[in-house]
Amino acid sequence: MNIVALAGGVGGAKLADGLARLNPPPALTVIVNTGDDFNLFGLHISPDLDTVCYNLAGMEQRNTGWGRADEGWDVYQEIQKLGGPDWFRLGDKDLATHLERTRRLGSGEPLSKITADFCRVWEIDPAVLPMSDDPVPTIVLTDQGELAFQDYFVKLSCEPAVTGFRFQGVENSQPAPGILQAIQEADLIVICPSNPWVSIEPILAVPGIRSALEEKLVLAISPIIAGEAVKGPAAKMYLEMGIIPSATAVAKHYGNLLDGFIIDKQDEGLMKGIINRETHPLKVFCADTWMKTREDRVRLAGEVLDFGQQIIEEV
Ligand code: FO1
Repeated sequence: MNIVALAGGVGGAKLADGLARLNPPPALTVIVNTGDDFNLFGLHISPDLDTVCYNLAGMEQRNTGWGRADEGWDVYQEIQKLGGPDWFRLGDKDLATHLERTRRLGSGEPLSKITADFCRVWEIDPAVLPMSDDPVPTIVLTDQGELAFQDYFVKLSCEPAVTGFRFQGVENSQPAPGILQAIQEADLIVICPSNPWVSIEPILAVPGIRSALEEKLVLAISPIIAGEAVKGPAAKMYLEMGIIPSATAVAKHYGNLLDGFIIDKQDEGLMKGIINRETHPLKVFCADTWMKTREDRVRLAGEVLDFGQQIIEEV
């Protein structure tokens, strides 16, 4: 099966890894949010791209989900001693990625080409594509004013109350090369259990991507389980935007884009309400969606593909 997955941070990276580890693996393209990208020490940092790549390469830091395993912190500690910015922790191995990416961007190469070359070195089989080669930084609108994404997320620990989001320059951005073709050729689109507001919306906002997806069979996995986000501020964002966080709210969020939706077993009681929503009918499947181990990733990925296959056969 030919799969395109849309992914943001840790949840997306885990499911993408599960899909890639299936036996046999599907032909997989992962489209990754770059709204979180920012500049620190003059370095171009692409947290979601790196999180997806490190997970696919099996070299992610297991307890955080981002950054590298067996990481060294010499540079970080020296920066701390010098009184430099230490709110965003960059490990020594991770720094090599940012240094080389920044050098190549500076000589005019696009992010998508650099990412493809890094993936070859890291022996990553799926195609990993940034949503765009154009910068589209996410700006978080909050009760403390407009904040750059990582200032909101890491520096301020997601504490400001959110009132909205802006994807700066998105109207003039283009999908990275290969994205529209991958979508066209896909049998199934999988929206990973990533934050709908700040991981998936930026991808959908790139002109041409949403309309290409509308032609395809799309299924999503809810990142909200029993009213809480597995990781990160998604549930808090829903509340602050006046919406009760739930799998139902996520299904509503994606609206008519969805043909299928996977919710956690804990939310089985929501199933009927989601199936019978007022917009077009939605097929719903219940699974254990909390990916604690590597085996969980592969098991859930298998269930996603089986459910996808079922939807394909029913259409
Ligand atoms: N998240 C944090 O909460 N604190 C950090 O110090 C931090 C450093 C970091 C370094 C590299 C990287 O690729 C990601 C990093 N993240 C850190 C995660 C990241 O900022 C967010 O999880 C994503 O942007 C949201 O998906």
